[in-house]
Amino acid sequence: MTEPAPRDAIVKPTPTELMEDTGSGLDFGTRPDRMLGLITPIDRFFIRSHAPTPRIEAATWRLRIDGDAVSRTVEIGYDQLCHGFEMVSVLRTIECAGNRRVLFGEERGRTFEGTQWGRGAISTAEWTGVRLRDVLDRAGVREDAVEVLAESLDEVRASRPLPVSKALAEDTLVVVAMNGEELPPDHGFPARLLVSGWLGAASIKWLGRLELSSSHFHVPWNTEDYVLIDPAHPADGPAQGAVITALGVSSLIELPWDARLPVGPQVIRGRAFAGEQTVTAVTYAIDDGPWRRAHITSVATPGLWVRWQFDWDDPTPGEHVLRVRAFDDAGRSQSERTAFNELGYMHASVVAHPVTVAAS
Ligand SMILES: Nc1nc2c(c(=O)[nH]1)N[C@H]1C(S)=C(S)[C@@H](COP(=O)(O)O)O[C@H]1N2
Ligand SMILES: [Mo]
Repeated sequence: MTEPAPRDAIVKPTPTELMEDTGSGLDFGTRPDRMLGLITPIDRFFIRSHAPTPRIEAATWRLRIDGDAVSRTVEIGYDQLCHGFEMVSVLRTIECAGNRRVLFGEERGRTFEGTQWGRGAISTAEWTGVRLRDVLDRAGVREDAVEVLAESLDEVRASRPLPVSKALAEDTLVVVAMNGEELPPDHGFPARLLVSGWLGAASIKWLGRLELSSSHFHVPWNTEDYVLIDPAHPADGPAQGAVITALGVSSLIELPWDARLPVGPQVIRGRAFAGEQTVTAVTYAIDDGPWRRAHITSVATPGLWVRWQFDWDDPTPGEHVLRVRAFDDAGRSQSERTAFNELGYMHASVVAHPVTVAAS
């Protein structure tokens, strides 16, 4: 963003009690210490928008499906989308590939350009909508289809392609409702994509068009942005680096950074996420103490964060650090350091969370 975002760029209130302001005027994280249930309430669900929220009328909105790999071009209206298809609901976490960019910068002793995210560019909702494959079926997916480009109706016409295999997955949805409510304007009304386990940028908001193609798409979001650019690795065709798809393993503690805790036994809670994989274990260490297992307190499934907790029985007054390391069923875990990339994406390191214990 070169110009400041207009005052009414975002529709919902973004109070500092609930959300972290990244300073762009468009991007607000969920405060980790204000995450309550498994689902993130809409009033604090993070927002990442490259342009102001467009005000779209459902009555005139159309979703167009076309391209050289469809049998026929079709347009679907809002009522048809909501009433002409089977509706499904799934719990899924959306995380921005740039989440924890500030922490990544601290780890590297530099500042990465881009949205200055702390830990809040991750949230979970119950998403209700229509399977993308059912929508694409109306146009007829030809055998030679390779990719689907999802295109937005916002000012920047944001778009990103999905390989057909991911587009046809059971849990790739055209979403019309979030946590049981009509999709809010900032989160993509009338309809958005939900691409489970992938970087948030795949889940295009304010969907207007789906283009099915027999060849690959090259757009800004898979050539310049949302790619891992590292001088040690050459560009991959038109892309300046490796295109980001599924996300890595991460965790957060549901405390402010830095945290202040009273003396006496504490229950420390948090979340862990592994993209398309399933979180299998969460471990923690207090100061230089041994690594122990935290209890996972929610059902672990692909594409959804888990909740975990541990008892800190005897926090002594003074300064401490808490560390958390999550593991998944693909054998991945958080590392000490994250491989460098120019744009500061995919931070996956174990972080030292500062906590001060003091008599209140
Ligand atoms: N049209 C459009 N879709 C978009 C974006 C955008 O700026 N415009 N941002 C993407 C990015 S980078 C993320 S992380 C998610 C954030 O979704 P949310 O704002 O509902 O949390 O939306 C994605 N979809
Ligand atoms: Mo993002």
